[in-house]
Amino acid sequence: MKFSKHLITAAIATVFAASAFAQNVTVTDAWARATVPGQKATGAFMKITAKDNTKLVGVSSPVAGVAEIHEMKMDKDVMKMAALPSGLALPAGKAVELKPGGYHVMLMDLKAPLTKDSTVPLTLTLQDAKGVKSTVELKVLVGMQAPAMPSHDHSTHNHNAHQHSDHKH
Ligand SMILES: [Cu+2]
Repeated sequence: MKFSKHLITAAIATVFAASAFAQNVTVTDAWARATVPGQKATGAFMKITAKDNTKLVGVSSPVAGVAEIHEMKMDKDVMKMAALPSGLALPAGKAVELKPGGYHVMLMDLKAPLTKDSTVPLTLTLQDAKGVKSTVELKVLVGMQAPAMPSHDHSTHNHNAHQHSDHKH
């Protein structure tokens, strides 16, 4: 049965090639922090897993005049954040987590408040090891904290909206 298995593999490979680079990157648990009127900046967070060595080199969103990839770190007891000048490395097969207090997508110069339970479009620009760029389009849920959903469940329109707010920090 070796022959037919090869045929199947070839067929799948063709499908993947047709749908491009986005297949090589998986984004889960994406969310952006809701804002109040007058607030001009917020953060967006997610887990990104790349199949091959990749870099996140840019972000953009129609809701923000400026979007950057930021890093937060302690500098002599002071929490500071700064844009990553050469992007965020996504090593092959390793989930890279963007979360409050760490790496995050910074959305600045917001054009309108981000209201809870709405979604905002976010475009990630990725660069592979050969320098080829591609983009991934996301719809990011707006909330006050990470969505308490199992990260593997993409099926999802639960009729009873779960609100697990009993997180232990
Ligand atoms: Cu920031």
